Amino acid sequence: MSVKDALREQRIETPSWAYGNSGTRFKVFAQQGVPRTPYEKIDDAAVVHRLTGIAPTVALHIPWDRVDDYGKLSEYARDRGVALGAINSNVFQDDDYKLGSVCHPDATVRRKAIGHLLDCVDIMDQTGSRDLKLWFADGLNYPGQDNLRARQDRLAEALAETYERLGADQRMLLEYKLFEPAFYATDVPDWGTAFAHCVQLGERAQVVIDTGHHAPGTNIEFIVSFLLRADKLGAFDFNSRFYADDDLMAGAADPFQLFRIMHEIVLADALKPAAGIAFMLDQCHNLEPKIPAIIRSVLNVQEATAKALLVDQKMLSEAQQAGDVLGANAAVMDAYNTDVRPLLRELRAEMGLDPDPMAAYRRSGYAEQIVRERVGGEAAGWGA
Ligand code: PSV
Ligand code: MN
Repeated sequence: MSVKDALREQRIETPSWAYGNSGTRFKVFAQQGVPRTPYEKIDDAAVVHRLTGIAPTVALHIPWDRVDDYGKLSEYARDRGVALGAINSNVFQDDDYKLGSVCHPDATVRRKAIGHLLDCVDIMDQTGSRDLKLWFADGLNYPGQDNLRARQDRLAEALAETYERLGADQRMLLEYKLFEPAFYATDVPDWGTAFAHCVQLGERAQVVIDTGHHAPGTNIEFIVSFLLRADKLGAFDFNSRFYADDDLMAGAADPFQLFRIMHEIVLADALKPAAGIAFMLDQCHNLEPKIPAIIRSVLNVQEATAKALLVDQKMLSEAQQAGDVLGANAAVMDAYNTDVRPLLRELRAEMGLDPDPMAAYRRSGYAEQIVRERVGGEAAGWGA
């Protein structure tokens, strides 16, 4: 398949919450024109797809995107040329969850949390979503605060009950995170823990790699290749970071890392939608305007992918076989150092898109339109 054909097939999912207000624990700087409802978030996601051509789905976060009628929301999305994607559960914002959700020492709280996960599967049935994405803020701040092993048992029980409820075409995606909000121990801190639980659960449980959820210096592409080999890579949450879980635009902090990740994906022929990997963004735009930041992020992932597709696989494997260290490294670096922007402009023109989606957005007047129209009501936020 040609590089352009592979790029034409690429799919990137945008997160509903990135369209709403967000901030740090110090301050949320509200922006004008921010969506007030899940419907308006979908309007914005549709703009991103219309301009990039490769972002046809939007992930929801429950309860941030709770509506009375999910069928109606799906239809609304469809009418705007997009579809609803993964359902993200949220068992981290109720007072009850202070000491955890599915790992909480109190069975009543665990029951409530599992109830929410099952509700999320009900929602998936209505939206037609394939993926239930689970991230738990569960963990401990101090040694001795709770029993680490008992918490793993509780986690396994909750996951098993939720897994049982999934339909035949639905998947459970388990996300790990090194720390935050817990500072001493997190109950799903790393890919190994997520992987072990997924293996125990079965085929339809897979791991989510959020690129911001590792210790600095972690070789994320190794994790990618390991999970791909084991058929346990379900999805990505792309974003970039300089320090911790910064949730900055994908490709902004370390475009080389993004390229190395996409190189592993291309090597495993896992880019095509049929491979079943969900390429999602999970980021927050605290300072920059949100819609163009999301467009930029989609384009950054596309650029990294184009470079990965340009790696001369034959030259690479021959150099590897011959023990030619510098030759093998050059095969990878030559692709990374290629300016793929002309190729992508050409591709977009062929796809009937504006070759420069950022400029097209600026010219569209949409930014001014939403500021004018979205007055009154309450701007959507991430609820923090
Ligand atoms: C947690 O930090 C996370 O990465 C999870 O994916 C959440 O669902 C998302 O951020 C939004 O808070
Ligand atoms: Mn995430």
